[in-house]
Amino acid sequence: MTKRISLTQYLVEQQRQHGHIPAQLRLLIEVVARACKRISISVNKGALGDVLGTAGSENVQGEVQKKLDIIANEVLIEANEWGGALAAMASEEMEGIYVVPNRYPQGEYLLLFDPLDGSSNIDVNVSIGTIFSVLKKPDGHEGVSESDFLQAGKQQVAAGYCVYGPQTTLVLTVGDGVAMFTLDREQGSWVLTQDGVQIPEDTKEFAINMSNMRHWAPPMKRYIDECLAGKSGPRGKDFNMRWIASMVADVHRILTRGGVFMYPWDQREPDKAGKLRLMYEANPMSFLIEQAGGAATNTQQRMLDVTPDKLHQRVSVVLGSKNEVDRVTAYHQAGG
Ligand code: AHM
Ligand code: MG
Repeated sequence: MTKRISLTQYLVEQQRQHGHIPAQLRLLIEVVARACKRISISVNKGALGDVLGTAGSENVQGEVQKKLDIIANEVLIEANEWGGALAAMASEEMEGIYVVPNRYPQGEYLLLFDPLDGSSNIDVNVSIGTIFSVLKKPDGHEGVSESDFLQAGKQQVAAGYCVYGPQTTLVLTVGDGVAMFTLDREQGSWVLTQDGVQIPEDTKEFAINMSNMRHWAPPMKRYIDECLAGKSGPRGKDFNMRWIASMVADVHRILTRGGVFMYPWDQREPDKAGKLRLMYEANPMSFLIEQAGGAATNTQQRMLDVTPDKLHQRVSVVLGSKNEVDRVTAYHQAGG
């Protein structure tokens, strides 16, 4: 029988081999993974658990919250606040940071998450997911504030997502490659099902919301026009398109078989850099993509080098197979 490696064993072995997962960080990752199991149970229940539909409230971004957005947020807070590894948390669903209450010990890490990404897919039974990012609280001062979170993505010590699809899969990096764990529902455990994930450098598949095409900047339009022109166009090959409207599901496909994912700036709201959020969507995904040999930019510079100036900052996103990301970025840098 093939030996099964659990998430705990993987983390312990990573620490033994490379020494970059201190006990607090391991505890934190395991607690996030446990919270994802609970979220997965609620997602799976669907209408039977009375978890579908809207909650009648809006989040800080002015988006209508779904019942499951709120449930997932509460599960993550509750699971993570008492363990002693964290100083504070931040979430897409909360305006300010959530400081670990005084009754619990304060740890040295900061956790950011999008509790349930792809909310528009919840009620239609299409894959959704949880995205998370872990930073270290900067040294040298007592307490914790929002400015402690405003670190570039390259400072992340761990990042990952859990996709609630036909299988529930946890995808993780601690800065030494990307590993995937599948939830064994009977055993209730995460089992390592792929390690050393690599994205092919070239691809014939792109993911973008094409309905926004008329609003894009010329370089974005040029790139997609060239893909659509296919074999007889400048690229000399036919392209395929996929758009799930759940970043977790689209990124999961790209980690599995390559591709390029884009959510660019558009002219309807010129002051808004894009739709997706830097700190708990773009950064963790970019860390994973780079760790799998891909690339990620904000169309102008490496995503992980962008210094945030606010918690809920939005950003343009291009990520996936390296040669396509480089091409899209070069078109933007050249301005056309
Ligand atoms: P959310 O965090 O409110 O769910 O929004 C993020 C989602 C991404 O998962 C996805 O890539 C994108 O929004 C889909 O946008 P669109 O509705 O334009 O297709
Ligand atoms: Mg989201």
